[in-house]
Amino acid sequence: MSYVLRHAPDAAGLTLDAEGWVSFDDLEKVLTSKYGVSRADIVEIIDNSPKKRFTLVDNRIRANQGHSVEVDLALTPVEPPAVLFHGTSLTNWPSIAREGLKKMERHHVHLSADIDTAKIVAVRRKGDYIILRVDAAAMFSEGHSFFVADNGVWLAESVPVQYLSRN
Ligand code: HQG
Repeated sequence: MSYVLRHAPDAAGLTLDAEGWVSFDDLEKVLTSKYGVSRADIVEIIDNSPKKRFTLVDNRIRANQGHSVEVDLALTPVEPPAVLFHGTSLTNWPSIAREGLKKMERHHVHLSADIDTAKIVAVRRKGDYIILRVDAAAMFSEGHSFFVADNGVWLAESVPVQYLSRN
């Protein structure tokens, strides 16, 4: 579902609308024919997967964040908590310390309000990890926008290096 709804709707013969939504019936048809899953299985994933990656409303579904295809999630900028966190590989640190956090292949830099979530993100990568602390209060007061996805992931265009420190 992440692959199709974030990265490759074409691979499933689907087209996302401008805000990333697709008909749930159409997605169900694809998943049922390809993987034999039922509508109930799909609803179970939407409702109970811990990361709450998807939102289903009015028979339309979209990924809450993490896209690489062009979509405008139409999120409203909001004031962030004073501090946000980002977990990453230690090997990325020299580059991040030079150029700050960049969104890379995604539409935003992904941040979390708690260290535990940042750790979960960081340990997806092999090797040692670091947790970075983002001075979100300073960023916000200096005009940077923040968004929060429907699953609580915090999003920013970038995090310039002056707002970063090793936790
Ligand atoms: C790093 C998963 C060098 C950045 C997770 C990260 C998250 C830099 C990687 C969500 C850099 C990008 C997002 C720079 C950033 N130099 N490295 N200047 N700037 N990076 O996957 O935050 O399972 O796009 O630190 O749980 O790891 O998909 O971002 O290591 O919530 O739902 O470049 O993806 O969620 O990697 O993960 P990603 P991320 P899902």
